[in-house]
Amino acid sequence: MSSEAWFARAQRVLPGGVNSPVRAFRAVGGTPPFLVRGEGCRVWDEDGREYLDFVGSWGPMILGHSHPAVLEAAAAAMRDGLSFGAPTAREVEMAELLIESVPNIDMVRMVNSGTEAVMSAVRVARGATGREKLIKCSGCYHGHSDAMLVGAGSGALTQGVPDSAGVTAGAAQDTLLAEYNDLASVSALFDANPGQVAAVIVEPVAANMGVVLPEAGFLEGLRRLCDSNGALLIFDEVITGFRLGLGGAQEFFGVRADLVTFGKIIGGGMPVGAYAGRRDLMEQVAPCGPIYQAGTLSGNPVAMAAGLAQLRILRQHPEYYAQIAENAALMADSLRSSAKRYGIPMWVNQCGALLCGYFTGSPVRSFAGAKTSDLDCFRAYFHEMLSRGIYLAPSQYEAVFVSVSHSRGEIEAACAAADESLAAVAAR
Ligand code: HOZ
Repeated sequence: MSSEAWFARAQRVLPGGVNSPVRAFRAVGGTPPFLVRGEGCRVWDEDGREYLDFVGSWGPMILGHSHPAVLEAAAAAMRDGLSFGAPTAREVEMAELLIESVPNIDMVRMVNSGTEAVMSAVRVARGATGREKLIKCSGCYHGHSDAMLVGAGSGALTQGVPDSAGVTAGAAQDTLLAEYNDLASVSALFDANPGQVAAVIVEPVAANMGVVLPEAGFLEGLRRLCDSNGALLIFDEVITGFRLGLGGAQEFFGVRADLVTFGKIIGGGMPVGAYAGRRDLMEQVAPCGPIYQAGTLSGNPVAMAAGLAQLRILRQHPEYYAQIAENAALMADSLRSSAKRYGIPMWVNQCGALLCGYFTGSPVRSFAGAKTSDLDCFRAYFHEMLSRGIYLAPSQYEAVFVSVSHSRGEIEAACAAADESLAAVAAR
């Protein structure tokens, strides 16, 4: 059956034909390819088409699809049983590996998704400080728990519903909105809510409004403001964790967080999340302390096995990080020169293996900047790329993910496709 036929069938039984909104292609129009298989940096759809994949399951496939060691580890774990809801050795090994790799964390709690990780870390921050309010930035995305769907990025932004229906005023009232890269906006919220802010949560590199890098001093300023106001700093490293480097954004930018959240990348593609932090904070989590959080599938043996295999390979090959950052920089430079060649206003941001080209002549250093992108141009560009076999996220407000499995040749092929696509966009 073709992708089109599957999509028609899917729309009768799944809202929008999907289980997560962005992939429904509403922002770009058309039919999403229904994928059947992935290997390395390539994926194949129901129609037999092959694509160079720059989504990588939205980040976790940093080694590429179907990495033999990851598959074998998951298969071996599976043969021993899928779930026990009881302690297993791999959970301990995973926690130890995270603690060895990431600065400033002493203890870890595994969960099943980034959404759960953030929801739980926020609860820890509130429980530990005895305060209720939380500062987040417009356009940052921290999963879909009620309190986080306030000025949210990613699919919520793409769909134009950054504040979701169904979130009660009560649930949203304690989420205060600041602007990314604008310390004055954060400081003003602290001043207006003295002694009430439990934490500031931030994506250290904002990667759900496209990709926006922290300006010099922004993350350090957040640290300072949190310290002077008795609040905790939470780094949401669902995207940056093990992608900017083994130590994530704390190591990359040299800024300490009190709590860190991780997502899919630590599961090697399996559904996983985790939150971690200092011992004095984490020991307040049940059963050690009064902050309750639980889950039968948390620390699932198959997910732990796949994640451990992926993270161990990354730890054995720290040079991979330079390779993927170089390849992403090459793509960013190539996009800039192609856009210039065809007279298309474009601003490209890149950080490590993440990049995003915005169809705008102005610098993109904020959420407001990200929103200046010409979405019609993005749509046209997206489909030109797809027709050339390049699979990008179907939204302007997502990142391009470069993986270890993209060879220089494949990066160059993607750059050539981008050049042709931009020429076609200019000729419209
Ligand atoms: N909202 C996520 C991207 N930032 C996941 C999208 C998806 O899986 O479709």
